[in-house]
Amino acid sequence: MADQIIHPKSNLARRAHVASFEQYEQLYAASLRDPRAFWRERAARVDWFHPFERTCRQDFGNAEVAWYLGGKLNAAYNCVDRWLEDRAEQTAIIWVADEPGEYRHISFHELHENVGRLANLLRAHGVRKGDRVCIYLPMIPEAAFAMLACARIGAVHSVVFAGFSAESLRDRIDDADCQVVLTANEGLRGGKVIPLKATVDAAVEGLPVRSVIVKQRTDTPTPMKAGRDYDFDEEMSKQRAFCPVEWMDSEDPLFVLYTSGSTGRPKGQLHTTGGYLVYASYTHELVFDWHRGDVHFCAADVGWITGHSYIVYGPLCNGATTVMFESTPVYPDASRYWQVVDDVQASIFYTAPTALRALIRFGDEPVKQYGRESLRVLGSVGEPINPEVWQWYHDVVGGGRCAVVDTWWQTETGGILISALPGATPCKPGSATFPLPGVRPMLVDEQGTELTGNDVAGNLCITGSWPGQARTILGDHERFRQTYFTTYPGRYFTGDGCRRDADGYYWITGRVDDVVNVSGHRLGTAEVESALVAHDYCAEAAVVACPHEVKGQSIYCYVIPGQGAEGVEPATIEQELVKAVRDAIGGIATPERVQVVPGLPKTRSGKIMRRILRKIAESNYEDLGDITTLAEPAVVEQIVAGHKAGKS
Ligand code: 7RM
Repeated sequence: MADQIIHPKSNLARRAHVASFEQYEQLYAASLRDPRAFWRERAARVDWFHPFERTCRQDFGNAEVAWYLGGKLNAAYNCVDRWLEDRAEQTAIIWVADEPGEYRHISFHELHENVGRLANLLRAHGVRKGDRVCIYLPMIPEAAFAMLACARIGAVHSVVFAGFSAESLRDRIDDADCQVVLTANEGLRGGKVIPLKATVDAAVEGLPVRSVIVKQRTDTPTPMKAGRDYDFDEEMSKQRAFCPVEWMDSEDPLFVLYTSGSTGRPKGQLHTTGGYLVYASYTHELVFDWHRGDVHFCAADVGWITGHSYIVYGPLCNGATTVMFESTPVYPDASRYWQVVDDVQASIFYTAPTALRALIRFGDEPVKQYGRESLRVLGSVGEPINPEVWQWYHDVVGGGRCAVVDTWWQTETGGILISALPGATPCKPGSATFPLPGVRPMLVDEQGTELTGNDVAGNLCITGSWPGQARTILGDHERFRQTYFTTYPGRYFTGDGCRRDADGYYWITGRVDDVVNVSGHRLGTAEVESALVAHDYCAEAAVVACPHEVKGQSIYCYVIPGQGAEGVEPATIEQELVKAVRDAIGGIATPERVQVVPGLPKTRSGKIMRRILRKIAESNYEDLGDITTLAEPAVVEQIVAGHKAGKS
């Protein structure tokens, strides 16, 4: 059966930046004919203190990329100061507090003052251009102030998602050598209290951290260490509201953001100033068809790249009103998103399929409690969206009037690379559709041969650079080169599998490496395995992804008990190890199940056959493939028995 096609709505097309598919095709063709000219023109959307001399320098062989060379600019100036002249009193940020009905509107004028004060505060605590600052804050306006304050003085922020454990936070502070940490006493989410300051205390123990600045989000007092810990509001009140901007080179670092890969520790993806800002603001305007006056509501957390590019930098660089949402989709009930949409009159709404899948279970009623008339564009990000979920988003949430854009991208890409455009692209539910202008995807087989034409499937690479691309892994350029540029020499390898159908539509099929995507969050199986083997209950571990109805994927662990587990009940071992992973990485990494096994299916050369473990985890026992090459084929039966027993 041919896929159903959802055509762009004429009311959207009338006002859209790209108003028809023909226009998209023309723009796309032009962008490939002369990419440098295309990206040179796009750069005019930001304010340059000093114009750039060269648009792009690229050498994928050495993983060297640079954009807008010689240009000078400041990201905070572009996101804040630039709008003071004609929209100082316009709301820049609408903060939606955890408690329903509590909102705070921050104008560009107020944003300027807060960013200035915080920039001066950071300077008073010794932060200089190029220094790294760790931001471990909940979804409160201070998180955005902090990012922009760093940008203002040329410091490099490293935002760590406030759900990460002390150990993960410590690794990130240490890796980036942060000497100042911004945090809150506690976070609030869905009525639950998250003890942030206590986590920071544990994380920085023994590290050379000079200052911990603590915002009081709740009234609960928190112990403060004299000479290291400072009260945010008290420190802010000592500072002047104006802080001069540092004019940065286009290729000076803007931020580092850690992301998991298939091997080893999380990698600090380094993004630079000029290219990132042009790309974030360009794609924000194009993909969400943002127009002046539109309220942009991205429900992500600033701890992820989506929050960086589509809550803070993209929207603010366009002078938009952006929403920061502190709560959850189900607090106090499953109508919360739509209540907020009506209250703030959002035109654009952007979330992950996992949130939609969780909401669908509550039926259509919670959606219909609110009118949602302000909505025009609905975005999806983080994982493949099931066609049924796409359709529900379109029909129920969007009332059939809104464009749905499934946006494919990565922390490493800085911004969206493949997506439909509202008003232009005929959609197939479940497909991210087509590459944005200036972006050249390529499918390759295992040998690296390009798969040309349509109706092909392979690994997704990008040929040629785009301005938002990460430049390196902090402190380890060789790892950057190895990870992304050596599998298919001369191309950027995304780690995703992809199909291009008979009509040329792109369908992202998921990771082809050992990365699990839990609720749109990336976790390396290797990271989970090292958290397991760090416990003396575990001698050896193999972790795989398992399909999950709401989360997309969940984490399934097979463990061989260690010496410390002698005489301990398997059920206790399993519970303890679940806790060990949560403590080591954070709540998002909580395994769906830990299964104690007598051995692992290995080849005679000792390689774990994950394919078999994946099939067992999803109860697909019949189709395990050839197991005769295993060192101990009998172990498979025992693992299957253990899996079945655990389900009952
Ligand atoms: C933005 C973000 C990146 C990985 C990526 C994919 C998966 C993201 C989609 C998607 C299918 C999408 N950054 N992914 N978007 N898969 N359709 N629209 O998520 O660095 O955290 O993750 O997420 O596997 O490689 S990320």
